[in-house]
Amino acid sequence: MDHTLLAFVNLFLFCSCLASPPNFVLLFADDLGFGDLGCYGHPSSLTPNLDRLASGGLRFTDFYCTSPVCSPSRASLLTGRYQTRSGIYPGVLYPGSIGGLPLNETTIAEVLKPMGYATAAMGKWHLGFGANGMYLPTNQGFDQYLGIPYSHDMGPCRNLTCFPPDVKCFGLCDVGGVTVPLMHNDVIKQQPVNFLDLERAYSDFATNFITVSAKKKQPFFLYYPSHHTHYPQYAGPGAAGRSLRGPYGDALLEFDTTVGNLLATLEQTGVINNTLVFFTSDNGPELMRMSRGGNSGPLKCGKGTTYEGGMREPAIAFWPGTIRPGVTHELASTLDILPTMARLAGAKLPQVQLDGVDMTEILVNHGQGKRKAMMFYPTDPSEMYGLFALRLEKYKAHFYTRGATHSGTTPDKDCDIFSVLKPHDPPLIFDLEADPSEKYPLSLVIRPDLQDLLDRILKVKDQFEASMVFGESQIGKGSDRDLEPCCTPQCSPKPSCCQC
Ligand code: CSN
Ligand code: MG
Repeated sequence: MDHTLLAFVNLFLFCSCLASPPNFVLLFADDLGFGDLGCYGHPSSLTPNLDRLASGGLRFTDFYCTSPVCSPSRASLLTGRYQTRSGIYPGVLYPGSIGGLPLNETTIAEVLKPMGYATAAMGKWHLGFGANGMYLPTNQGFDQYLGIPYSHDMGPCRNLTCFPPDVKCFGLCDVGGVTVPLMHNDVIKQQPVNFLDLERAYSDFATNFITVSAKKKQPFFLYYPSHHTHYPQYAGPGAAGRSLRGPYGDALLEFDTTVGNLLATLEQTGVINNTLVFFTSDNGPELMRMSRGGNSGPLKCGKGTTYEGGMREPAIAFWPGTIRPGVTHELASTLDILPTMARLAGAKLPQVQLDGVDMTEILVNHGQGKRKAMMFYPTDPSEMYGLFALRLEKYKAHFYTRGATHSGTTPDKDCDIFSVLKPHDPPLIFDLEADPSEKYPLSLVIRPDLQDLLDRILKVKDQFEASMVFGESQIGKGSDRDLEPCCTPQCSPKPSCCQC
């Protein structure tokens, strides 16, 4: 039998042999870069549990998110579609944002529900709150939610102490708005949230969700987008001051500890061999925070930019007995998680234009992926400019480059905000296998043979852009202070009276 046919038969046998649909645990870090984990080479990070996932699972070297900022990246993760389709642009959602992820978009949770899955989200949502909490996870396919509905710097920094214990966290947060709430489903449980107890609340919530589902023999999907590692970094008493890396390292250690608790619960409930745990991050490191931002390792720039440091992320797939340990250099993306989970669960794909492709073959056979290209939109995508960059196979072409405030403070001048929008025609082309740091653009003058490559890149770009229908901008709808979450909605004066 030829090799492709054999792989196909293997995959078919594998999927039809799954005793019961697998469980899914999806871990999503915030502003964590390619170089931040121990297993990706960081010398002083303490990430024993994530490293354990990597050594027992499949570690990706060429895995991409879809946006160098938060909300759009999350929209793509949960829908398998570029954020331009769902309208989660430009920038990110705020506490009083009128819009959110449109309710007619189909999330991974909604894909899995018809297959009988129990679904829960805990952590940072950041896909909208809206009037009466209409955009919260419980309206997007999640049975339960515990967490903060947006970034934790989007409110005055209260209850946020760092190490040593009573020192206020470094830096400023947004003042003038409501303090940061903790939501349970669509009800405010605490405002302001107590960050230092949060990890225990998450671990308890997850343990309960997994234990109850396992007992009922119900397949489950747990989505844990963590706030940790986003500015301002915090850590509870178990992790504060315990890493070698300062506040960023402490925050990462606390997240890693929760990952350890989750793994222990999966083991104790006997479901670990029937659970796919997938880890990745929303965008690159916020370099403007200097040593308190993350680290993009060998990659250029970070958050806010379409250089590799903004968009290429660590990613790990762990499933004992099903995914053999190893490293893959296949091209893959957060977009591919929805189609992969749908395939593994035997669920139907939503009847919309998807940008994700099934990566089961990469996971279970260490085989070839179906993804040949990856598109890079800036934080403010527009039909006028279109793609800023495109990766085809090992090559990346930049049509526009621009620095970002989020990536300021590095010695590389291309990264900061003073590097204004620059068009490139012909595009800047890098061979990312020979030059992952995007230092040495290939020259068409020296290498006329690259004209063929350029033609192919332009063809893929044109085809993709012809298929792209921009959804109505949700973030462009603006904000209304009255929509900010308040646990005592009728109180005055706002926002200071919103306290429970
Ligand atoms: S993000 O971080 O939400 O993780 O992308 O906390 O782009 O203007 C980004 N922004 C506040 C943030 C503002 C954030 C922005
Ligand atoms: Mg983020």
